[in-house]
Amino acid sequence: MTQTIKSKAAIAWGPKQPLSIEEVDVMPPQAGEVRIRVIASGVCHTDAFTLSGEDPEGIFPTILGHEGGGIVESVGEGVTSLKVGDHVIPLYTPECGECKFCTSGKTNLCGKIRETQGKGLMPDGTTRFSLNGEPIYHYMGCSTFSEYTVLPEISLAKVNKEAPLEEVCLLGCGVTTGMGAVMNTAKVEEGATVAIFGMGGIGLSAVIGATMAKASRIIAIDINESKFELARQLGATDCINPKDYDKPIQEVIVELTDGGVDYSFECIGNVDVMRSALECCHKGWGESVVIGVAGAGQEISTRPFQLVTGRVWKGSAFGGVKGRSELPGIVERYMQGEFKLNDFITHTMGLEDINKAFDLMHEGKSIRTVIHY
Ligand code: NAD
Ligand code: AHE
Ligand code: ZN
Ligand code: ZN
Repeated sequence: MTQTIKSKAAIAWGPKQPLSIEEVDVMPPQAGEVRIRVIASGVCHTDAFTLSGEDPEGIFPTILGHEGGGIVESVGEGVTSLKVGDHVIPLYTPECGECKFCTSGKTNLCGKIRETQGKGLMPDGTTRFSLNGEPIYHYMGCSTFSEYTVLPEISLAKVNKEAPLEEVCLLGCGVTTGMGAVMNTAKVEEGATVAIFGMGGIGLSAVIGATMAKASRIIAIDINESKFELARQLGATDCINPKDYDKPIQEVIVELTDGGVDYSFECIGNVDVMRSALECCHKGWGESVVIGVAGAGQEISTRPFQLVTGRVWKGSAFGGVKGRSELPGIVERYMQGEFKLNDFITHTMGLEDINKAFDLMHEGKSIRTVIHY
């Protein structure tokens, strides 16, 4: 019989407050749920976005973190696909396999538990975390900034036990998102020209995806030039700082590419850059994919003529990847050496130092910090 256990966790008490390390209570998994021991978790810009107070779904107090890798510690009643000791990657985009989204064949956005997940709750409408008897909310259905966390069975991808969880945790968000947006959402083809805005973990992963797709030109755009060395190593053919130009960056790219790129990706979360990314696409066929997450109340705009004349504006969540059925295969591709992950891990640290990880991100000094437990 599993018991409530104590777990060191980083609690976000409210917007813009530093996370505080507390010992929380983690209830046993209920029916259809699984409790995991988190081994490692990356820190993604979306964690910082929610902590900033800009996320319309931000709810406090909460345990952030959604880019993790862990080991199953106990399973609730009726769980059949996972057992104690299995290695897993938490999924903020679950895969129930039954809902109209999962069965549509058109999207990876499972709808089964989205409503409760967006309210920081488990599917039964309660939380598994508490401190001094008061509930602490879940985050994106994952809450990986805790030694132990509870997820629905449908929110866990079982992966190869040989895969280092300290690295493949990055496939729980950033790397899968960037690579997947290129390969699944845009379906970039050999010889295509690509512009990628923002060279953080997501944009650099999109560079990897574009390199794997054999794009002929990969234009990396960032205002922090320290990101360009890795971008070039990963396959970027041109690195551009918009601050070096006195005209809009879309005009610069259109001139460089004889009318615009075939595909562009916004990996920042800035609505003005989203417009530039659309408008640097080629007339008649250029496609722009929004990956960045923008704050409450922000909207995108362009002249409708941009769309009338054949440009396409799309978005992508978790790279269009279906977590349970497709992520284990991506882990295998990593194990076969198709792409590297350790290039991205600029810092590692214990949970007690997690606020430093947010500082490093805001200072533009890290690509990914991985928290080890
Ligand atoms: P990051 O902070 O590591 O990287 C952002 C990069 O953008 C930095 O290199 C920064 O210098 C650059 N940048 C900032 N402003 C710029 C500007 N005006 N012009 C050019 N470059 C600029 O962030 P990340 O972890 O890579 O995440 C990027 C975005 O993707 C965030 O908005 C995050 O919330 C979002 N995201 C979305 C998904 C999804 O599924 N759609 C998944 C993960 C992350
Ligand atoms: N809660 C925000 C939106 C946040 C958002 O867009 N999240 C992305 C994943 S970011 C991962 O780093 C996502 O997958 N969205 C799809 C979904 O269903 O949440 C808001 O604006 O309300
Ligand atoms: Zn993320
Ligand atoms: Zn579903």
